[in-house]
Amino acid sequence: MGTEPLPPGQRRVKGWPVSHYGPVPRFRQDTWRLQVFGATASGTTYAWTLDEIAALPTTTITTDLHCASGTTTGDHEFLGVPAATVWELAPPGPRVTHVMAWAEYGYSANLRLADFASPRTLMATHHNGEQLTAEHGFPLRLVVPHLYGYKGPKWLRGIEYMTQDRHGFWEERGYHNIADPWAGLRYSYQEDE
Ligand SMILES: Nc1nc2c(c(=O)[nH]1)N[C@H]1C(S)=C(S)[C@@H](COP(=O)(O)O)O[C@H]1N2
Ligand SMILES: [Mo]
Repeated sequence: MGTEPLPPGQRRVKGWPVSHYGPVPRFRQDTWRLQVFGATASGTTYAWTLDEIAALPTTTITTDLHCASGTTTGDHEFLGVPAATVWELAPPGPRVTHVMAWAEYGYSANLRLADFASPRTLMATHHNGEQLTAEHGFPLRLVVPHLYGYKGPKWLRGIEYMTQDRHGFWEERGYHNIADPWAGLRYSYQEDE
């Protein structure tokens, strides 16, 4: 169940229990698109079908997942498209500093550019050699291995380029804007420390 060192205040749990807010969305291939919008360099919105995403070069990462509630799960091998590919295919305008990653039902997580474009940040399609299950984010899930789990939307549908920071779903509800588990940046009240 993983042997990596744990960030402060985390405990390991067995397997991969499902944890998220709200219902699991149903995938509809005919209407599903990944949209890139906001402050793109061209001013236009990009939209890709799942087949178009699946045709992009992939990479694999192995990581633990740290939920801000204190549980860590291990032995995750994710395969997917590096998030930085979005950057190349849909170039951001010069003033972009952050992105909002949007999921089905309006779940969102804001990320600094460096966190989104980090070489290990993935838009995952597969886990341990199998397609992602519905509960874990099928068909596409953002994995930001160096941040708490809430920064990685399951059922990813959009990347919004932003010219200033804005809070996402949990960041509006008392969770830390940066979410670095190794620094213990869990709650928003710590932002004033
Ligand atoms: N769309 C969506 N994505 C989400 C969440 C959510 O509520 N909705 N919860 C996040 C949180 S807090 C965690 S810890 C991880 C949990 O992912 P897992 O159930 O695959 O371990 O999903 C993240 N992605
Ligand atoms: Mo979480």
